[in-house]
Amino acid sequence: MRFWRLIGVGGVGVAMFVGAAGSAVAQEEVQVPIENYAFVPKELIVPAGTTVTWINHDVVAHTVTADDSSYNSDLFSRNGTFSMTYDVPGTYGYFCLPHGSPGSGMAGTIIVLGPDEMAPAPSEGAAPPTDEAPPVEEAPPADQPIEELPPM
Ligand SMILES: [Cu+2]
Repeated sequence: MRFWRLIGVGGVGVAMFVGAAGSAVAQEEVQVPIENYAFVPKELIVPAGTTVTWINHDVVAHTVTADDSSYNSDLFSRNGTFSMTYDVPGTYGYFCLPHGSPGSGMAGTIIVLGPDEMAPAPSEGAAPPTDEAPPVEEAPPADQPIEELPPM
């Protein structure tokens, strides 16, 4: 009994730590290198409000062009960059004009998630700890029913 209560307290502590780390992961700038005629990674998931910056590491020029033509970087050469900020959750396909087309060849996808979608929302975190057990290492023996004693 006492053993399990201590385990429960430890679990809450771990869950709180993970939650804090998760919120720190949310970043506002992400870089997508262009290497060997490919966007790396091909599919990127970011929280809304993130600025994505592509950096061309190839010797040839590329573009970052939206599938729906809402934006187009024009050709940018080696070490050139292009940035886009994604404020609205959704899935945004893009491609390189000379080397790809929407969804094929040199193409990529930015998936923008809203705040609700980004939250990991673990079941343990949703339920607040109602048992405020103090971190006692040795519980008073008066609490414990004596179960080990065989009936005389
Ligand atoms: Cu290209």
